[in-house]
Amino acid sequence: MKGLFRYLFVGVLLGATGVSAASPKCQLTIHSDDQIYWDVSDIKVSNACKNFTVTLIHDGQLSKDVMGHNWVLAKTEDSEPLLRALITEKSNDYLSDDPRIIAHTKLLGGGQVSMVTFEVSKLQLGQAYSFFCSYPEHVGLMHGTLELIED
Ligand SMILES: [Cu+2]
Repeated sequence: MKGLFRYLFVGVLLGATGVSAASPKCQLTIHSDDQIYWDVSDIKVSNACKNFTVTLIHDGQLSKDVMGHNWVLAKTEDSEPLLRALITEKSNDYLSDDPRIIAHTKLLGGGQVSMVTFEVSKLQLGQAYSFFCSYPEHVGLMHGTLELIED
């Protein structure tokens, strides 16, 4: 009986490993620092994911008033007008409840981390999405594209 249990247990472990190896990557960590910089320019989201989580890390030391970073996701065609609107939202950390925002993290200063999870069903195949930092004058170096892909 003991032997059988051990056999079943190993089987479960192997099965679990197989599932995790085949499952899509439904999260991403982005690093930023005291430069106008982050380490991601292109994100692919699998439509096999129910939710997608972005974790933004500010590895620097400067405060959010001096070198703030956030991560904002919108349709590419909405990004420029949206950014122009967000730049006026200084007292709101350059964020708002604008419905063109699909997802966003908080505005971070050095040493801070913010995580956002959004439903992948909000994205459409064939639609171009862009992400950017809405802190003034950061978008030039802190932007990228996001795409929903079929898995
Ligand atoms: Cu920034």
